[in-house]
Amino acid sequence: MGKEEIRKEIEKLREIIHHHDYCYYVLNQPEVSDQEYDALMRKLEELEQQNPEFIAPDSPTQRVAGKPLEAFPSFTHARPLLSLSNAFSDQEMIDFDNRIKRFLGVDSLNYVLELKIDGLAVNLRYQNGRLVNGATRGDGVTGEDVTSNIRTIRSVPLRLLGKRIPHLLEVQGEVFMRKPDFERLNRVREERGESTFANPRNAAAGSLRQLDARITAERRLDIFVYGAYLVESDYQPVSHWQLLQFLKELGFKVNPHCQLINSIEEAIALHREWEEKRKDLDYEIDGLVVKVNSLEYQTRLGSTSKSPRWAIAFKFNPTLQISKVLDIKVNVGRTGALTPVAILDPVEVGGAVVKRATLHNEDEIRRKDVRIGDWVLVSRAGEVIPEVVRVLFERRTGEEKIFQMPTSCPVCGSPTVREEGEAAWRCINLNCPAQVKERIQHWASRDAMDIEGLGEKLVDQLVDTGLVKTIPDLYRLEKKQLVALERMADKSADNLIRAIQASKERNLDRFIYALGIRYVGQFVARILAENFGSLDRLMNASQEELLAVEGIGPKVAQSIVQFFSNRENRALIRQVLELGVRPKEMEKKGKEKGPFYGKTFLFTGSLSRFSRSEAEKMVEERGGKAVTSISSRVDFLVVGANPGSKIDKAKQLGIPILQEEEFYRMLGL
Ligand code: D41
Repeated sequence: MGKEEIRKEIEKLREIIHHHDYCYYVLNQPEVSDQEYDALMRKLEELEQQNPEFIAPDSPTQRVAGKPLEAFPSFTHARPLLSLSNAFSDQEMIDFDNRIKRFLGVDSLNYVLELKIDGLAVNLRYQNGRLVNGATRGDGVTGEDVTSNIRTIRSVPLRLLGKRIPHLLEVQGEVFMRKPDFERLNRVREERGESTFANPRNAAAGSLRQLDARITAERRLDIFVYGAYLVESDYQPVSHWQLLQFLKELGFKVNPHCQLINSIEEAIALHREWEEKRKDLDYEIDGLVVKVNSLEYQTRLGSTSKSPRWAIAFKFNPTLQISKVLDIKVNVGRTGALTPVAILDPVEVGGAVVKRATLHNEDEIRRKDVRIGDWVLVSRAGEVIPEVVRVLFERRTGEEKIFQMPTSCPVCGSPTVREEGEAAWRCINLNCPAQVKERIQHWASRDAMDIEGLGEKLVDQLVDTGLVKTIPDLYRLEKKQLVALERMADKSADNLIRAIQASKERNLDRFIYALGIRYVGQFVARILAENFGSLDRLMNASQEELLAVEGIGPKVAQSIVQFFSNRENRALIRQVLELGVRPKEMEKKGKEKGPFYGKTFLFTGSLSRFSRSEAEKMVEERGGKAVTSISSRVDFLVVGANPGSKIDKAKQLGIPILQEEEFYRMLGL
């Protein structure tokens, strides 16, 4: 055989083996026996060994290759990988649904429901259809480059399949270990006298972070993918569901239990079902994930710095542990509210060590009758603050001490009060250092004015040394004052001054959020910024004007009016503006920015539920454009019954084709 023929032979073998890998590891439907597969693999290995110039990283022989690494290089993600916000109750899901519908101005929504795989999040990068990188999520910005370990996972395609391969693709998924593999691994480790893994997730993480890829290969990891950025791709799906179908078409393993649903009630019902059925799966899940289906809506909803607003993890009941209340202390928050906190004998709950748990407020302590010295059940779920669920009364000895809320602030000593109808005791001293610290931290936080480097420790230092007493003081700081602080290097001082300067130019919604007005979270802040356009207009808005805004209820409106009628608050705003803070005004939301803004639709065939002109009107009402002839400028072709030749032309031009039902779903119908 000549070299060219050998190259072709090698290529053919690779194609065949990739195909069998896909059938076996992704589809779970092998087409050949293990012997036949092994023979193909041996043949390929032999040819590659004799002709090493043809070895390529995407060859199936290269799943396990190379020497152990010294350490994993770090990998900065092209775009930060967001995390999921959590819900633990039906009500939180209903709130999520209402919030989104209100924001979008629709009465119904389609969601995709996914199982929440309890594994390790990773990002896979494909260039021209080849896997070029695999990295752990890490903190979302930077992870570890674990490419050689990722390659050992048989269900990760080294090459993509199909006819619509994107030039550049980033796929997110969850690497996990199946329960039987986990048990087998632990049995072997125990026999060898090695330490065992606490759960399959830790085992998966430990295996993926093995410097020797041969060890990873033995661990039988698997993957389900749940998201992607089609960075350079001719095909662009319009819904999350289409994206998942596309990922399947490219050869990825998508969890088979994903489903399209039409209401949050369905998600709640399925959550109940899966809470039972999860034990029958051979991998662990810790909840469901609910995602808004329409990508257009996803874009409109956007994200906070941490997580998208269009998705939520609906967690299963949290893990419980027993611990002892060693003491009860009191925290002072931004609004002066005193929060009692149980100091616990440290216990591990759901994979994290818990030392404190919130007791919420005085009434909660009374209702649960928590006393110092009690044995209690502690729950922790995901990122939320651990909580005392109940007291184990049967363990009481009589030595336990009843806790009283303090009558003076534990930080500044001012008297505390509990107003009628309020659950919280408050420190009424607006200049209480604890409150000042919390307000400044909130102002500087990532989702507010985003002053990089100004974290909890530094705020403590600035307030404790008296350099900063109010938010405006931040903008009066000088470098020479900073370098005089302990542990403050010249360069850090420069960086901080620069970060403070940079924060002067934030958008109005961040500024509003940073003010820390009660009931005004990021979402409401954005609604306010978009509807009032300028700070001035918002500050002078009446209760009625506020109530007229979609998404603003009476409680919120009252709180806003109260905030801006307070002289000290107005003085604070005046001062920061005088010091050069210029919140950027935001475009008023108008009709032209509907969900279909910038998109062009074309119809062919007859629709079952609407006339052509009705459908066109609906597109235009949502900010889109409807045209009557096909061209490359068309974004979607909507196909009804008995379509014409437009459909063939659209295929030629690579224009996404929407079935009638998909179109209705985009409309939220
Ligand atoms: O199964 C999962 N663990 C899962 C994780 C999932 N089904 N969907 C997810 N979707 C996202 C967004 C919406 C942010 C793309 C996720 C995660 N994120 C995620 N997992 C770990 C961090 C983020």
